[in-house]
Amino acid sequence: EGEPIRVVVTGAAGQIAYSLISMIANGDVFGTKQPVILHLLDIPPAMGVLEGVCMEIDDLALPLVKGYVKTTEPEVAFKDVDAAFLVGAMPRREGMERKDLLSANVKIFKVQGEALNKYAKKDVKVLVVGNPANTNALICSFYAPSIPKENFTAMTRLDQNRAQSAIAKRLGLCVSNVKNVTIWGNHSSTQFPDVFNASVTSSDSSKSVYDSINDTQWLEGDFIKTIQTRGAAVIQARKMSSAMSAAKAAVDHMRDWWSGTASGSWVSMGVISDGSYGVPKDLIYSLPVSISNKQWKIVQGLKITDFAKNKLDLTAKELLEEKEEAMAVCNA
Ligand code: NAX
Repeated sequence: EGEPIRVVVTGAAGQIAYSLISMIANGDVFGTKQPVILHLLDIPPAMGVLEGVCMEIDDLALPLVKGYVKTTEPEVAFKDVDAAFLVGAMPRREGMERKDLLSANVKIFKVQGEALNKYAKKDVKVLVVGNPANTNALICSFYAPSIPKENFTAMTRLDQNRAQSAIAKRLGLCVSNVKNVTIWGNHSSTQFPDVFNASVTSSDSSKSVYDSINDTQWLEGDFIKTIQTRGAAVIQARKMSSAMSAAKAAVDHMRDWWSGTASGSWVSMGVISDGSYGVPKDLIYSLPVSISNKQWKIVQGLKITDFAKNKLDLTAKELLEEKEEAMAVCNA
């Protein structure tokens, strides 16, 4: 057994964290040989609930957990952390405008960025789940200039998993037979779930998703719409937002970042854009990445049709607007 790593989860008393913490503690993210010390951050009104979560962490009786820290203070939460799951955010309340939500969250992620900058390890891997995830990640990175920009990512893995599962279901196959689905852009209804470069594989063959499904109208219509609005559909049915699947997606994202992707395959992450695929630079934009040695690299050379190009531009435009609004809040 090695030295324990320190892993912070914010919004630790919330519903995503409730599933996520047990998976981290179980070794699903950092491996079954890697001990962890959990840093759990939430706000004062949530401390009673968080106390209950800590009781359950004790009761999980998992050998990898070498301790936990329960706190309301960012400087304690982010001290010496190796990995950060930034789940906590201001939820959208009735009557709240998108702008109000953005400005409340910009303030939270500014504070957390500053704390990461001061207290975290310089090679900390940051995954932002709290919405608006892409822009929150950008703000966080902006206020943590001593940490490389590459270390700040936003979660679009849930969208990827949803798309992969929908394709598999349509074909009556297992999700593991569907490879290289890409989510482009913002984690919002402007995201572009793209299966143009995705394939369906079995033990002896590999075929494109387009050829296998052979229904362009569905692929470029209902399929895209369903993935873009899946979050709202879950809320409608469950009366609460996706939590179990969101936690699993956060696990998938961080595990692949930590351990790498298989050769020839890629995953989607919101990462700092560098101009690839004509995406404006310096946005946190979901792109196809391959990972080795804990470093992601944008997969180059994927085919972008005119249909796709339009969608890439549309979601970039939304992110540019969010960035502008966020910067205005920061500079106010
Ligand atoms: P909950 O409302 O259940 O939990 C959020 C927790 O964050 C609460 O305990 C709250 O007290 C805490 N919190 C609020 N402000 C905080 C602060 N400044 N510091 C630390 N903790 C703070 O929400 P939950 O369902 O867990 O969702 C969390 C976030 O994930 C939301 O912003 C949600 O929109 C976002 N999601 C993002 C997804 C993605 O794919 N990127 C998908 C799922 C989810 O909707």
